[in-house]
Amino acid sequence: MTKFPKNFYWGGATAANQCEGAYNEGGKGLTSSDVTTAGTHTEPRKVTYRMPDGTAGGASFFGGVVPKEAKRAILEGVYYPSHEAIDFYHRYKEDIALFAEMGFKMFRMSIAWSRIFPKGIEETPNQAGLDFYRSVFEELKKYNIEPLVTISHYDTPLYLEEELGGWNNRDAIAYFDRYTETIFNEYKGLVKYWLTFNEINTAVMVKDLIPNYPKSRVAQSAQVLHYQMVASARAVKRAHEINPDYVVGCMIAGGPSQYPLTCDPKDVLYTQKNLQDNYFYASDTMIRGAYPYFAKRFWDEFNITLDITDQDKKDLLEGKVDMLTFSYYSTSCKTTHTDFETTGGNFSMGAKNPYLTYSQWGWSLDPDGLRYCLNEYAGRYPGLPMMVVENGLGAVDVLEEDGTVHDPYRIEYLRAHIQAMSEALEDGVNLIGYTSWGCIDLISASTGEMKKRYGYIYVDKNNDGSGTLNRYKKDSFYWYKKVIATNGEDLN
Ligand code: BGP
Repeated sequence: MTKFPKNFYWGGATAANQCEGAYNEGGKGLTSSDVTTAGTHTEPRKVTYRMPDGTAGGASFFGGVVPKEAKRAILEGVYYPSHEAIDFYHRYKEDIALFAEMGFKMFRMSIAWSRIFPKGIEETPNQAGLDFYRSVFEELKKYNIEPLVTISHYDTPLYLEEELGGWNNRDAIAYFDRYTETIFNEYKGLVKYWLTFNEINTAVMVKDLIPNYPKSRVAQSAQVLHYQMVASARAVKRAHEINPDYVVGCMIAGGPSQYPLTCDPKDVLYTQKNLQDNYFYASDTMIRGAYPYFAKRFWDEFNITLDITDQDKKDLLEGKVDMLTFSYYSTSCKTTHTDFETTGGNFSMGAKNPYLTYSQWGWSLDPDGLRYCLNEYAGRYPGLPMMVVENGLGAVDVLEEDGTVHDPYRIEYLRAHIQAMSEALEDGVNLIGYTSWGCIDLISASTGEMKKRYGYIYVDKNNDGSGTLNRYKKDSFYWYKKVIATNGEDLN
């Protein structure tokens, strides 16, 4: 078996809105997660709102529309998972000590923009927010754990979205400029690795992920993505000006993780086009600094006329990222045929692959797909360093009377994916890190559940918000500790 590189970054990943809680402490402003209820994999989460006459409502998190005259709002008596989440805000020292015990070299986390600029538009940052992340970074430094910081992980301040249209408005770029300038200056010496937008390509990928997504909304999504990519490029430039040692990456949801369902050439072409529009459209632009050749056809097809200036083009070109990172959970199949079985619950995960097995949430288990993605990316972007910054198995765990949690299914999943990375390294890819998702149990992004657990650390909290919040080490905790200690050589 191939040796992982000597300084390989083993670790785990989280996001502020899924783990911090303390949604209204320390001067934090609201974000859209704070007005999003819990759901299940068949019952969508709801975004709650109030109409001008005071009546309340909820729109599906998956493509639902909040009426124009409504304001998104917290409703009394409704449970919002982000409000307490797993209370990382108050327990980060205990959690980081556990990460250190496992031997983490890297911890991926995000900064909640609304802790630094509560409405997103203030002239000066919120000191309590800056202090909180400083303490977290200092705690990580104590254990020599390198932070990998996502600047925007599904977490735009609600005020900015409600009052100014969020990323539908070009002005968001300037507000993001101020936010990134602040944190790049503030955390010099504490942070080296940054990711701009989590899973940035989902802005356009939703057209295929959400069943019956209206074609007419794709133009707006492409515009959002454009503003975000420009904001990201400007952040890359600024980061390098502030500290030439900063390494800034893009973060793409998945990758070439789709196969044609059949060998019908029509399925092959259909899959290729899907990969271009949903993945490479974003990664090519951020890595190569300009929209790829196939963008024009995508724009024509969806009647997209982008608001794009010469300055935007200059920024994209000058703000190319230093590395590619992506999330990888599963693969799906694409077909032009109509007689196929679907999968994915709330999500439309395409056609079911007869050669794979599926998780309880309808996600395929496909470690070979990870090796495939890494190779495809390596071929497309030769030499560019890569990290797999999300990967894992969402599963139901049982906390035993004696405080143990036996999760062989998780170990099996992770082992197979680490083996796949090792094969990819042998193939020659430049992979420098792996932060598995939800290293400590946290709120599921797609369903708002607690019971969809990814962690090495069990958090005693239930779907309805009850529980002690105590932390317990799962069997996978000890297993991952050994994996890291042997630099990936002992996977048993
Ligand atoms: C990614 C998100 C994460 C995370 C993960 C797992 O799309 O970047 O925030 O939650 O998916 O998804 P889920 O929580 O829905 O199981």
